[in-house]
Amino acid sequence: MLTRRPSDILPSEITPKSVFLNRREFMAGAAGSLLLAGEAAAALKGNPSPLSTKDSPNSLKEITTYNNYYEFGTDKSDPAENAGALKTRPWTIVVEGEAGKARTYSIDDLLKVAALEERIYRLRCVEGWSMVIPWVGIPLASLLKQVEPTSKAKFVSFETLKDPKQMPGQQSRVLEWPYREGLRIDEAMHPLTILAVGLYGEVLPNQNGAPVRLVVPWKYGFKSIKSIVKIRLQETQPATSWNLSAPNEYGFYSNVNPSVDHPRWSQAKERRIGDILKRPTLPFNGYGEQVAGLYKGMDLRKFF
Ligand SMILES: Nc1nc2c(c(=O)[nH]1)N[C@H]1C(S)=C(S)[C@@H](COP(=O)(O)O)O[C@H]1N2
Ligand SMILES: [Mo]
Repeated sequence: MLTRRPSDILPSEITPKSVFLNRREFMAGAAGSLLLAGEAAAALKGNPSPLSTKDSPNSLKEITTYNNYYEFGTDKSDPAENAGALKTRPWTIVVEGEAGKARTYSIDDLLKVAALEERIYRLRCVEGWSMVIPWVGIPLASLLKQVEPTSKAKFVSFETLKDPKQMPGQQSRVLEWPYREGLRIDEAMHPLTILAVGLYGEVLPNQNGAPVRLVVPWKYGFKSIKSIVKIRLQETQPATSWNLSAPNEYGFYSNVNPSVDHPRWSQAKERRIGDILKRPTLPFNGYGEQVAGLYKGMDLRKFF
């Protein structure tokens, strides 16, 4: 029999949403600013975005129990079991580097950068599965514009929290820590790229990268870095965790591409979690119309 520890059960499963948010905000209040429950609830309800896919979303249970988050273990079930204890408030994100107005944001500051939007996106993992997730977030471009990138800002690098006490997976050398990712500036500024702070209209569950994670829907899932503490505008292409660990398997671009195989398996098909049969994988994960232009003239076999 499968039993769940209390920390595995989402507060939203046992408590009405308003009470759940009230308690979350009350606990946050003990450490920082106290928000009214009503304000917090409204803050996470995103306006529906025209950029959403029409595919029907996976269930909250699927989205929160089948995860990749190596800081909390390498099995798909590990993050749901182990990430609950991560302290996500107070939390700050440094936005620095080639920026006229570099600054540090608290999560509450971040929620004020732009109106929240609900974006239903397909997420394609390099291991051959996919999910459809109703994120709540803000366009990354809104945040970057606020810090005023200089003309030298050609790339953006991202870092996850490094705290082996709270993130036991970091005590193993399975990856170089902290988890690192990067985008070219035009990819980072693209309207499809978001910083997610919630899903299904609620606070982001820890296993999905609370309190804030990147979502880049035309790239393999590992680009969508969780629990971000640092964003850096820079002139040179950043090092990324998966590229450092296996450069022949994971390139910098990592665009979903059914015609470029991973060295150990084909990327032509994927299994949507919950389905039995596989479906063909689409170039750029189905977002080609919006993003193919970013890569015009590039050999995507070389820049994989
Ligand atoms: N910090 C961090 N971010 C991460 C990962 C990770 O191990 N650590 N895994 C990545 C991978 S491989 C995938 S497929 C997605 C999974 O996101 P999800 O669990 O919310 O579906 O998170 C990405 N972000
Ligand atoms: Mo992944």
